[in-house]
Amino acid sequence: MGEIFKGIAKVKYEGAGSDNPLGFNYYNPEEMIGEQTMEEHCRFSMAYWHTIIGQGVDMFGAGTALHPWEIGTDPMEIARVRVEAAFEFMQKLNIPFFCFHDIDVAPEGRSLQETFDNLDTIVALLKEKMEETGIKLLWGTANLFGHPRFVHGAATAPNADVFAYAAARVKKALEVTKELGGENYVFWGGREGYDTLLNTDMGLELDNLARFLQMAVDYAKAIGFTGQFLIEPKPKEPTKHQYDFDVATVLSFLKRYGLEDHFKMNIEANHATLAYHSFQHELYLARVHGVLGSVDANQGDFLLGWDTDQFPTNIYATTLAMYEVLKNGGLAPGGLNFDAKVRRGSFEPVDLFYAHIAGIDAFARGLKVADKLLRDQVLESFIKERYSSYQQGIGYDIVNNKVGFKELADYALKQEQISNRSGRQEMLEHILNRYLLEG
Ligand code: XLS
Ligand code: NI
Ligand code: NI
Repeated sequence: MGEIFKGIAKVKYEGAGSDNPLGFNYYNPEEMIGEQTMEEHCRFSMAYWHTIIGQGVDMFGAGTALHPWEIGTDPMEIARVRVEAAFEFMQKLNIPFFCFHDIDVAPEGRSLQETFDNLDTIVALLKEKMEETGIKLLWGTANLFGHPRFVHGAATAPNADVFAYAAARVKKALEVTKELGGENYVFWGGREGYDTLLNTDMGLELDNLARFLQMAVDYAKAIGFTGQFLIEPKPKEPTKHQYDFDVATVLSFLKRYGLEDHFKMNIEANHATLAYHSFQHELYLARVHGVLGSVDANQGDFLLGWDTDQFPTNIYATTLAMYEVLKNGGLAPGGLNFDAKVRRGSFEPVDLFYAHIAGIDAFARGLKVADKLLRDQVLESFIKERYSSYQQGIGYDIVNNKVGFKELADYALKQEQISNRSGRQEMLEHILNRYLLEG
């Protein structure tokens, strides 16, 4: 097959002054930001399921997306052409990584064995394309939520046959991820949760989820897969209550089952806001616990209550996200994966380009602003000063564990008046705006 995205040339960095919507205004992959290039900081990735497969279906209507690569009726032939489309797309946008679920790339067969055989065929093709282009696999995963067999979940299903089947699929997905040199492997708990407690044994389901993850850890070790394991928290959807609710919930789950050394987190912006947290909150919490592994870059809509998976264009959010990434010392081996889809009304192939350019530029600009904020120590020095009472006197004794309630009560009884200082929220928001607007 020849060129698929006809008439679209390689997208280049054109600078802030360019008015070409098919050029980057801010993403200049070679530009140094601190010690690393923008490309190294951002590690952008394309999500196979949204960009190559997604049809623009919603609850009320059929797919609208025009996909010139979806031709014929043979599912394996379609899968092969999708590989062509994916790599042409990534090359034209200079996206260095991709992510996929097993069944995104190859169709399910009539039997589990046929599903595996299909996957092997397409994986060989992916491998060839990766070698040819230098594009790498950020992470692989298994789709354990789409097929009706997963109606009640996978590792948390009430049916042991489903647990076994899911294990087989993850086993294979791990092998395939290793084969392609994947740098991470993601567990998003598709339907691992419940809709009603009237029919649910939550204790057993949580134990089983932990058993399943432990088996994955063991199997990765057995086959020598050294990529990072990531759990992707989400509070709801498709189930009413997902077990991997948010970073805090996942942390306590991992600790309870002794799994904390094996998993980091893949933080998705829209999942954070569904849990009533900001994107930055989830990144920050993961960072201070040493488990900030990777990011699913997207955004939700505050007027809609679901995972709308929109392309991230809110520079305020991308700046504060990159601020956390920089403070984390980067994301590698994780990256910024566009788990995002164009709106149903944006159905032309070129819209996929506009969308990725918008997201890439929003993060590139965010990176530059975040780097400047950090270099100027704008927030850092304010925060340091705000907590300075812990650097001497009684505060020093508290943080160095030199005092208990008795000593503190003795101290407090001697104090005549406590004087607090303003938190200066509005002043800081104004300063942040100045950095955002001036760059
Ligand atoms: C769904 C999730 C999913 C994961 C991969 O809400 O974001 O796309 O990233 O299974
Ligand atoms: Ni995601
Ligand atoms: Ni999502």
